[in-house]
Amino acid sequence: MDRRESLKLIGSAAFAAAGGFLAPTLAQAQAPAADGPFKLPPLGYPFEALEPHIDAQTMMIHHDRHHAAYVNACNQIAKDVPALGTTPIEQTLTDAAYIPVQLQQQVKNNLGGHWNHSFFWELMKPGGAKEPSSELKSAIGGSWKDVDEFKERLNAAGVGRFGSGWAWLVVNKDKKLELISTANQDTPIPLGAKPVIGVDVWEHAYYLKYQNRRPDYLKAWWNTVNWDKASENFKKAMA
Ligand code: MN3
Repeated sequence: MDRRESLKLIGSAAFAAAGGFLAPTLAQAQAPAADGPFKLPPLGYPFEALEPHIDAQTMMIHHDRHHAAYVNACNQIAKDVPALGTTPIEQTLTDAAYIPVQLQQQVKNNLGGHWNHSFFWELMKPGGAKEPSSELKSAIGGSWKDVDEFKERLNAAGVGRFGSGWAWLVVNKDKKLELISTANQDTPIPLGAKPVIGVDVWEHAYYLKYQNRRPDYLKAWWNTVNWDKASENFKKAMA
């Protein structure tokens, strides 16, 4: 074996050890069930369903590994703090005073991650409604020129989020639509805001397909949005 061949072999062994590029296959990719009060919600559609806008491998890693890790961490903390598992998630996100102070940041990160991603998967759907309800459309029209301008503003909020976080359309405490962005896995919940639309701008949400091009990801992402769900979120938030 010459040097080049042995390097090739080492390279492919390392590649295989790292899971290869498409291994494990999508069918084998189910994360082990988390043990505890928190459950990873099913995606609700196949990993490849949002292609070509979001690729299957990104969806698999994002749901089965990133979201699963937040769920597992919550279950781990709940072993020491059982009240975490029995308190409504939104209540803990609003007031985590009952959590020991040294665990509060971990709870904020992981419970926030669990809440944010659970919201995000439901907002996307292959073949979902392409237009907001007339109520949501007219509310958007009251704050922006039209839906297209609103999308550009939300994308700008996502591009403007330095590092990792989320961009949101929320109904604020005054029952008005507002664009905000949150850092890390912070949610809009402690602000008293009710999310209508939220988009993950962590690199793990887009890097495999879009690398550093967050604006291209955000533009493409709108093709996956299920406006029925956004409209339902808006209706509930205004009720
Ligand atoms: Mn994410």
